Amino acid sequence: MSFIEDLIARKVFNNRGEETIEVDVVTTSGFGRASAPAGKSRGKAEVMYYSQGGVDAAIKKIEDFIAPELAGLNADSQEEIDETLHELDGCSKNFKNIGGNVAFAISLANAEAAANSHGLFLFQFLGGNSATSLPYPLGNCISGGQHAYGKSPDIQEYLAFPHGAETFIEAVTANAQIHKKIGDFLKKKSGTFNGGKSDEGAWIANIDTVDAFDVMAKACEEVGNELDFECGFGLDVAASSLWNEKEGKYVYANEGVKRDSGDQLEFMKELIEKYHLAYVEDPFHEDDFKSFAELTRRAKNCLICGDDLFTTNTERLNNGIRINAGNAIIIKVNQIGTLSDAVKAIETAQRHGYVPVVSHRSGDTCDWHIAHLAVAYRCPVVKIGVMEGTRIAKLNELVRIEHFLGNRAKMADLKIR
Ligand code: 2PG
Ligand code: MG
Repeated sequence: MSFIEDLIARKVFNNRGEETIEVDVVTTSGFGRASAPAGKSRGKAEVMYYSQGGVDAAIKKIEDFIAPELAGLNADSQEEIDETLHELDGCSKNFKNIGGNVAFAISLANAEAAANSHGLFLFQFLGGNSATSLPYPLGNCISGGQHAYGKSPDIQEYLAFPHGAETFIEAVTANAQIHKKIGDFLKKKSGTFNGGKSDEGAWIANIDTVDAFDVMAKACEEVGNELDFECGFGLDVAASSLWNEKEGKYVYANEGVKRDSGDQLEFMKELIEKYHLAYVEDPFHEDDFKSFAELTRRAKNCLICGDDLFTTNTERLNNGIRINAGNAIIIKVNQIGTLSDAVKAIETAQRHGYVPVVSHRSGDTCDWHIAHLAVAYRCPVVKIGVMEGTRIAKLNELVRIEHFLGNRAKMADLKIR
C-alpha cells in the first residue's frame, strides 16, 4: 500500500504556449507527475477543463481544498481516488466545479505515484505481466481544418498507418519516412509551401483536400515498398467543424463544395474505396450516430472511429453500440476527466468489439502517460503524431517499453474490419 502524503500543483505550458496544470502526487514511498493537454477541435460533450479563474484558481483549489481531502488515501486504489474527485466536484456531469483537467492531472499523477511506489512502470502496474503488446501508431502528416491556417485542406488530419509493421520501432520509422517524403512532395507540388508545420508537427500546405490524398497515397506506397510491409493511411475528418447546422450541410470551404448528410456518406465511402483507407475518424458531426452506423455497415476493412461522437464517455459509447455506430473509439482521458472513467470506456468498447485508439491532443505537453495506457489496456492503436517534441516524447516512451519487454514484446492483434 502507498498512502498519499501531498499534492503539489503548478502552472506549466503546452506546445502552444498555453497555460496548463501539472500535479505531483507524493506518497509514503513514491512520486508521480502528470500535466494536462488541451484540444482545439473539442467535442461538445467533453468535460469542462477548468472552473472559473483558470489554472491559477485551480492551483489554489488543489492546495486549499483537494490536497487535504486526498491526503491519507491509498494511492493504489485508483477507483477510490477518482471517486473522491467526483465527490469533491459535487458530482457534476462535466467536472465544472473542480475542472476536468484538474481531475485528469491528479488522477494520472496518482496512478504514476502508485506504480512508482511499487517499483513498477505504469504499464506494468496497471496492465500486469501479460501487458506485452505494442500499438500501431497513427501519425499525422498533413494538417487541415481547424488545425491549420490559411488555405489548406478541409479535412483535419491525414494519418499514416503502418499496420503491416512487425515491431513498434519499424512502425515509427515508417511514419517518419512517410512524413519526410510528403514534405519533399509538397515542396515540388505547391509554390507557396515553406515547410510550415501545425501544433501536431504535420505539414501545412496550400493544397486541395483531394490532392492531399494523392500525396499521402504515393508516400505510403513508396515507403511501404522500401520497408517491405504495408503502410496504409487514414483520416480525421473532424466533421463537426465542417458542419453548418443552419444549412444542414458540411461546408468544404477550400474545396468550394457543400455536402448534405447523404453526399457526405457517399464521399466518405468513395474515399475509403479509392484509397483503401484503413481508418476514418469523425466522418460525420458529433450528433449523427445514424450516419456513423450506415457507413460502418457499408465500409469494408476500415476502422470507423468516433472522437467528438463519443468523447470517451461510456454513456455516449453505449448509444453508439446500440445501433453499431462506428467500430472504434478515440480515448482521450481529459475528455472525461479521470483514468477510471476512461478505463470504463475502454472496457465497454472491448466487450463490444470496438477498437480503442488512445490519443494525444493538439495542445500537449511532454507527458508520456498515454504510451503506458495503450500498452496496459491492450489498445491496438495510438494516435500520436510523427514529429514535434511533445509527440516524440510519447513515441520514444513506447520505443522504451518495447525495448524493455525485449523478446516478450509483440505488435497488437489488429484486425482492420
Ligand atoms: C483530434 C485531436 C487530436 P484536438 O481531433 O482528434 O488530433 O485534436 O486535440 O484539437 O481535439
Ligand atoms: Mg479527432
